[in-house]
Amino acid sequence: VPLEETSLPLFFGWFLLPGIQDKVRCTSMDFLKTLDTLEAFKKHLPDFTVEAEKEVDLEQYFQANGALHCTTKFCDYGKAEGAKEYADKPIVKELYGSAFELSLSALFVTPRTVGARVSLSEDQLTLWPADAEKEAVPLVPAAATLPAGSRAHITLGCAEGVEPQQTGFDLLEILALQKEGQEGELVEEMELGSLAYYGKGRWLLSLREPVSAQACFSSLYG
Ligand code: 2AM
Repeated sequence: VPLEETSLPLFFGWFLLPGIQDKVRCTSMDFLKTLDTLEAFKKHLPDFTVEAEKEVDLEQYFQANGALHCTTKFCDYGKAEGAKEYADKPIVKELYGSAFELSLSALFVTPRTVGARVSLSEDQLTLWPADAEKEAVPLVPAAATLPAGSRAHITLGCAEGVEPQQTGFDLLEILALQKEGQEGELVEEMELGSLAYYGKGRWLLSLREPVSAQACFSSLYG
C-alpha cells in the first residue's frame, strides 16, 4: 500500500535544494550580524527584549531548525483541518516532486522569529491553501484583508520556546501594518536592501535583489 494512502504527512511545502539553503543561511547570518551592531537596533533594543541592559547577539538569540522550506499546508498527519482535502487536490498530486523557483523578497526579524518572505508566483499560488491567511485571523485580525500568499515564508530561526508557525504570523503583522499605510521608519540603506522598523521589535529588510531559490514541492513525514 502506498504511504500516501495510509497516512498524511506532517506538512506539504517547497524544500530548498541544499546549495541554496547554504546561501540563504549565510545571507540571513550576515543580516543578523549587521543588524545587532546598528545604532538604530540598539536604540530600539528595549522593544526587542526585556533584558534591556544587555546587548543581543542575534546569531545566538535565534535557533535554526531543520531543512529550509516554505510550508504550504500543515497537515499534522491528517489531524489538521482540511489536510485530506489538500492532499487530494489534483494540482497537489500533479506537482508533487516538481522543481520551482521561489522568490525571496524580504528578510524580517522580530523578538520571536527570523524569516524570509516568499513572494509566490501565479503558478505557485495554485498550491497555496485558500484558508492559510484566514487561519491566522484569531492572532492577526488584519490577516483577513491580506491577499492569498501573504503568509508564505521560510522560517530561518526561532527564539527559545517559540514555535516555527509564529514566523508566518509575524510576517502577516508586518504586512498588515504596511497595508494600513504604515511605511515603517526607514532606518538605513544596507548593502542587501532597505531596512525599516515597524515598532515592537519588528524589522523588515526589503531585498534590493530578490533571492531566487530552487525548491522541490514535496512533503515531510518527520
Ligand atoms: P513554519 O512553516 O512557519 O516554519 C513543521 O512544524 C512545520 O510546519 C514548520 O515549518 C512549521 O512552521 C509548520 N507549522 C507548524 N504548525 C503549523 C500550523 N498550525 N499552521 C501552519 N504551519 C504550521
